[in-house]
Amino acid sequence: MSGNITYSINIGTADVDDAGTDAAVKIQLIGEKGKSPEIPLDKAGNDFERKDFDVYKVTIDDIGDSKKVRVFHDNSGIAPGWCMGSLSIGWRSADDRQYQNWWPELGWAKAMRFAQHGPLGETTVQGLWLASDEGGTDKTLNLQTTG
Ligand SMILES: [Ca+2]
Ligand SMILES: [Ca+2]
Repeated sequence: MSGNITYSINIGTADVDDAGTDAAVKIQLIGEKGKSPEIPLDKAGNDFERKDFDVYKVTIDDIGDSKKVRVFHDNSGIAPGWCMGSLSIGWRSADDRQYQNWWPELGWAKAMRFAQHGPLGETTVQGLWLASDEGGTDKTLNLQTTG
């Protein structure tokens, strides 16, 4: 019997211009024993705004240790491009009751910084763009526990 596991999905949005999104964001966890459904990440209030840290609790069938995470959105809303600044996935495994916390390497993303009177220029931030002009709105990332 596999049972259900509750995952904590912890997502930061980067602190640069246009980082936020109002698109419908979904996540899919890919584990050693299977895949989760595509899970909408939506809670009360405005999700995924610049500099926000959003936490979602999702309960799904046990898929074993999570190996990959797919994050994607529907590109809806104004300026839907989203710069995800951090992502971690925590859960308590069904068998050993140990708490695990895994995350993907997001790398560095190009971004613009703006001052009150105009652009300051291009910069790089830790994160990953999910944007149609930055390699797409659907990305699958390998999860790891260290590094
Ligand atoms: Ca945006
Ligand atoms: Ca939003």
